[in-house]
Amino acid sequence: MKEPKYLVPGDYMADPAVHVFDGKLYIYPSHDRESGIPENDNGDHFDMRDYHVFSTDNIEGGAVTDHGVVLSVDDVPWAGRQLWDCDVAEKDGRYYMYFPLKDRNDIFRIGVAVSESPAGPFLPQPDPIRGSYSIDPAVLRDDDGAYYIYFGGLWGGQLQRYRDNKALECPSLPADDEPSLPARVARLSGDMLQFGEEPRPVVIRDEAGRPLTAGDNGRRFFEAPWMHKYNGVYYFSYSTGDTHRICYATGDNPYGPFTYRGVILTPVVGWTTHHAIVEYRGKWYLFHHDCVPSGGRTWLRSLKVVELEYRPDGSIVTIHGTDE
Ligand code: FUB
Repeated sequence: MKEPKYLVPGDYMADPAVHVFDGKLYIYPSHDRESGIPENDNGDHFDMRDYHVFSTDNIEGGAVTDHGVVLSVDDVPWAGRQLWDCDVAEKDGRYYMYFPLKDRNDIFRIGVAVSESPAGPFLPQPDPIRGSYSIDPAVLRDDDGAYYIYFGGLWGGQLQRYRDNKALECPSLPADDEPSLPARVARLSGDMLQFGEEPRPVVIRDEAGRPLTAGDNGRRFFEAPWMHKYNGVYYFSYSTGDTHRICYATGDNPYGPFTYRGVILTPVVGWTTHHAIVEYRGKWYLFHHDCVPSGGRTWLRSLKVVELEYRPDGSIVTIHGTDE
């Protein structure tokens, strides 16, 4: 499949997380809607209220099944507003959805909801993960059976409000020549419901081994972490936010440090860019979104998929987005 394909033409879906469960591809997107809230740097216009799940056993032309609403903001006891990008992991036949949501103090926390089926519905836990903050959880099940949760996002994602897992009195971004704010990673607890350890920084270094700086906004982490493995190598990919790229860095373990490798996806139409990378039936795919169908309305995004190619040295061939 060399040409990108829209997956859910009848609705606005974004921020895909994708996994293979029971031999099928399951897609867990954010569900965009027209809320009428004006656009701002805080992301208030992304006022999503529920999640749908989609599945297919033929990504190259087969039907994509919509399993309907699987979790709604009204189901979450601690909910304030804004259900942003989620992810789902399977352990021992149970499915755990990790979702960012603002609590009643307008602080993003990460909640967990549980299901017996990858297609939901998901039942939320009474409280968010203890010590959780910021947005965009993504879970890796490593080959040894350990689960790692990656998370974080700047600006509206509130990561600049924290250092060393503690809330700051005054949120701040580092100066341009200081190390950029990293995503975070933590091993999950055995019951999948809490962090199993204090979250650690996901450090990305340049070819010379120096951490990327905050001013290096063409390469530094902004939001949308995703982790996959290819030929035993850990690929940490992410959005650069205000430069609108999906970039990647590689390492030899789930915590890093990772070395910056390049651009996976150049800017798409719309401010945000967000993705998942998954192997299915021997091919690799990049799931992502853009705002072409909504005429560029940045809060109404549409889900897409395109094949991803690796070179023999493990580098990824750059895909050109719709903003070129
Ligand atoms: O969907 C809301 C936010 O937009 C996500 O959490 C970010 O990754 C960006 O795609």
